[in-house]
Amino acid sequence: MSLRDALRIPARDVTDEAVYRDRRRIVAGLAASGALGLSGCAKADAPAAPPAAKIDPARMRAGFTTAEPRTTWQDATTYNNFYEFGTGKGDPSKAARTLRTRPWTVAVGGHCAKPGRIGLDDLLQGLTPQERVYRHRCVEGWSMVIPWLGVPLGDVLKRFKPTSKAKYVAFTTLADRAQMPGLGYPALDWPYREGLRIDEAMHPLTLLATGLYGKPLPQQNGAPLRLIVPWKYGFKGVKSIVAITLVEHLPFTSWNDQAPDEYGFFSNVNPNVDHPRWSQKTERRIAGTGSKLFADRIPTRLFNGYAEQVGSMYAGLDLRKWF
Ligand SMILES: Nc1nc2c(c(=O)[nH]1)N[C@H]1C(S)=C(S)[C@@H](COP(=O)(O)O)O[C@H]1N2
Ligand SMILES: [Mo]
Repeated sequence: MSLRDALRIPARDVTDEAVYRDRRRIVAGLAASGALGLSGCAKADAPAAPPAAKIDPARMRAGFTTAEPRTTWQDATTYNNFYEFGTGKGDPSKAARTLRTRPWTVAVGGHCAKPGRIGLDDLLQGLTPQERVYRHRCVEGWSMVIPWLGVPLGDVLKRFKPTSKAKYVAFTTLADRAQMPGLGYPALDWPYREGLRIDEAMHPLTLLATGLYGKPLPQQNGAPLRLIVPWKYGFKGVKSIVAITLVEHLPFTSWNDQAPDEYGFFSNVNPNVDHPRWSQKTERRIAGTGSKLFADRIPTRLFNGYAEQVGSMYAGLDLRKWF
């Protein structure tokens, strides 16, 4: 049985943890039996960006907000994915109370002229948080509309003066067992890591979020600092960031490493590229917890509806191969 076949387990609902755990077991079993030719072979870098296209500023700004109904604070803060605090949707809002978000330092390094470990206030000094109302689409098939507060990641990165060798940006979440009970389980190869190509990182839509609904970010949403990339699946939005590293080669990214056939490096929202175990054509907009957790399914849009703002970064890219 190939890894791909092993991972293709029928899922009643894609968020089902049992399915996920099963998959871990099967993969572990295969690894033990030597069936997986998993070696430490280096991954090829993702295709470089085509020359930057000029996007009309008014059209760019049109992506900064949406008139769609907002997900309630209650739903956005009690239906979460933050595996460091458990794999159930309701776990993080309870368990993440142990996360201390002050003082907080971020190590910025790699290919830049001014690396350093810097306190959160200094990192954001002089940058005014902006409100961005973005669609938020999880690869599992649910979505929300969230008013984030944050600063463009590009404005922060510029301060460290990236060099021409900085082709990607790598992000790392805190991994402290004393504060994060979920780290006791090998759900992922901790710490949680994610990455972007440099042009994606510098894109005006890409946000370092510090707040939600005009309030500081709750712990379960990734306080005090998390990434938001609205045209990508939610798992790219790494939470509680402690390191940002400018790197030359494709960085390790947690979900892509865990199941490369299921979670691409780019992971741009795309209704035409199904997940191996479920369709991505539609999504459930979260609306009301409890008995009425999900509203009707709505169509999923290419680049989560931000094609006009981000599409040119992927011109010429085979979106099936480089999903
Ligand atoms: N460190 C860390 N970051 C993470 C996750 C996680 O488990 N750990 N889950 C990701 C996933 S799958 C999604 S959909 C979003 C969920 O963000 P939210 O809970 O604020 O909606 O966070 C992403 N960032
Ligand atoms: Mo997700």
